Amino acid sequence: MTRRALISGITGQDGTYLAEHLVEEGYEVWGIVRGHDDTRAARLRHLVSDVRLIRGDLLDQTSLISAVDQVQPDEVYNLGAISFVPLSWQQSGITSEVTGLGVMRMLEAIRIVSGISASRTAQLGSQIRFYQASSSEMFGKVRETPQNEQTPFHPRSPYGVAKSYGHYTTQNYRESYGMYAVSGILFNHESPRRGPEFVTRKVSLGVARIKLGLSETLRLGNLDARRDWGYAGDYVKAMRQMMAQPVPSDFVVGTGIMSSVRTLVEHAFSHAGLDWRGHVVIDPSLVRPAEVDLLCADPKRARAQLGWEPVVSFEELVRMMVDADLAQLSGRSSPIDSPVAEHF
Ligand code: NAP
Ligand code: G4F
Repeated sequence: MTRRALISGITGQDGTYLAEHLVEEGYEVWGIVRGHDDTRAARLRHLVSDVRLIRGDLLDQTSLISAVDQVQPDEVYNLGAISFVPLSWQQSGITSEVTGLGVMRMLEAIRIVSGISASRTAQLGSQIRFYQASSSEMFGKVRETPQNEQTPFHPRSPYGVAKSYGHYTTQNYRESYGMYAVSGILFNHESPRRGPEFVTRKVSLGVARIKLGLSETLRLGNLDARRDWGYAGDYVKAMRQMMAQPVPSDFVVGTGIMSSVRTLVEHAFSHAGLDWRGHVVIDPSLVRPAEVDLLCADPKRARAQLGWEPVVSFEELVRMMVDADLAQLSGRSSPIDSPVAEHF
């Protein structure tokens, strides 16, 4: 029988790739959209035509109950969040509400629609499966390197704190109610569909603008930060694989290789035949109040148990993103989104 998936955050980077992947795998795919901005829904439809949309908001419990009740999904993927770390210091209240409490609201919607309570726990096999988009930001000021499923959390931003709440809440619903609820602890993953405020896309857009003579400089913050960067198209496959396991549990997903922002900049500029030193300006206002200095995954468990492997390397990813932005800005491909990230 056709499996039905419901995705929150379907208009975001991962939502579009996951929707594409699940459609390819034969799922009927539904997405929750907020309804404040129909251009985001239109962009999604342009990328993946075969999805059905339903209105809802992670701030609104009733809308989530209605969505789950109407769709009757086999699987729910909770990707919706305020996901830009610097914004979480400026808007910590709304970040906690959406990125943290939103997880609880989605789990409550599933619990209520499924008729599960403390005295009537879920029967395995007849239940809605739940995926939570947890983040390596929870490791924050890392206690060990590389980070695995057992590494303690030390979040460094309101976003990391909210994700840690969502992570523990998911675990708690699994343990309290017997629900099939899992968290993927995903390390940074990028693509040409990445929001223009995140550093990889900011760099690929900046390089493309400079190459095409549309700009002279690119303003950046901390070039010493190191991240484990992979390709979003690879990572959404791990989400589905996690949901197909007989026993629900959490997985770290990353490449196991980290690079600095400086290396990212060097690769991106040199791919376009440019020397970054003449163009990059360090802007102290872009340095964070509390930085996550390094993140590096230990993806052994995902490899062994899910058979998951990243396909696209960091270098290929940087080239793919620069090429996509060059094509977009020179009018050789249709725009993915508005290239305005200079001030983030
Ligand atoms: P993204 O591009 O920022 O997308 C975020 C999505 O959340 C958008 O679809 C947005 O919808 C939706 N959203 C925001 N507020 C909402 C609300 N109140 N109710 C319902 N939906 C709301 O993020 P992403 O990169 O695809 O990441 C997907 C998820 O994985 C996020 O939870 C993120 O925190 C997490 N994560 C990402 C990474 C990464 O490297 N990309 C790594 C680890 C974890 P609108 O279009 O309406 O704004
Ligand atoms: O691209 P970033 O903004 O991503 P960050 O903060 O690592 O968070 C992303 O990955 C998380 C997973 O670990 C997700 F959970 C989260 O939702 C998001 O998708 O910044 C990466 C690094 C940081 O250390 C930052 O300080 O790049 C550094 N950086 C240096 N200059 C910059 C800039 N980041 C941004 N956004 N803009 C700059 O100008």
